[in-house]
Amino acid sequence: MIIKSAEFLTSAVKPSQYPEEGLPEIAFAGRSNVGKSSLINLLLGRKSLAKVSSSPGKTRTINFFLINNGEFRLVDLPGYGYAKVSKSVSEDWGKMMETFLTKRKGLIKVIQLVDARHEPSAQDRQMYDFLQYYGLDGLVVATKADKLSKNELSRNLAAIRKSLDMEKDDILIATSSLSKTGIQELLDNIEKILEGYQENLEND
Ligand SMILES: Nc1nc2c(ncn2[C@@H]2O[C@H](COP(=O)(O)OP(=O)(O)OP(=O)(O)O)[C@@H](O)[C@H]2O)c(=O)[nH]1
Ligand SMILES: [Mg+2]
Repeated sequence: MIIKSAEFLTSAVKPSQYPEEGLPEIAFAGRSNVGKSSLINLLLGRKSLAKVSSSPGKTRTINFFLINNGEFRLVDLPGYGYAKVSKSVSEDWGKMMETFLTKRKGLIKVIQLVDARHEPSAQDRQMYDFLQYYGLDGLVVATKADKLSKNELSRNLAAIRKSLDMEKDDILIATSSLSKTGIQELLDNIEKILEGYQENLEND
């Protein structure tokens, strides 16, 4: 997969603000601060198209990016598990996410990000179960691999697979936005997802 162009489309908190349906969309979900926005910037080869911050909770809206002049969209989702938000903000977050994840017709895959250093949290597992239920699962990224030795990383990858109860064919990719590990592999998998979607369209 080659990213020839990428542009920010819009930020949304409710469906009336989403871009029109009609293109396949691949979204990035995961705990706040896990590295969703950083990874999107790296994939797109753009330093700060998606806003990044060292303080958790940077992304508060659903952000849509148009790739290759309308080939597909990438979607940066706000993170969960950010402790400092009030109950009402976290309820709004839940509704906003659930609406997008369950109602969006163009959404064909959600890439779930977990921190390579830690066991997935209860919320990580909950999110993955949710994605499984809606058939959006199957591609997980373990971020911040640069912070681990090779041995630690392979041990943790096995633990992540087990903890999320991933199937044998499900894909787990270790990435680093610093050393750019795993980026090509992730792009290749995004290409496969889009090809699978196109084939389904043609067979319908
Ligand atoms: N060492 C290291 N740091 C990273 C990596 N990816 C992201 N970070 C850092 O982690 C912090 C959070 O990154 P973001 O990309 O903003 O995380 P996010 O998941 O979008 O966070 P929210 O928008 O709050 O949901 C920033 O300080 C990044 O520089 C990585 O691969 N390695
Ligand atoms: Mg973000």
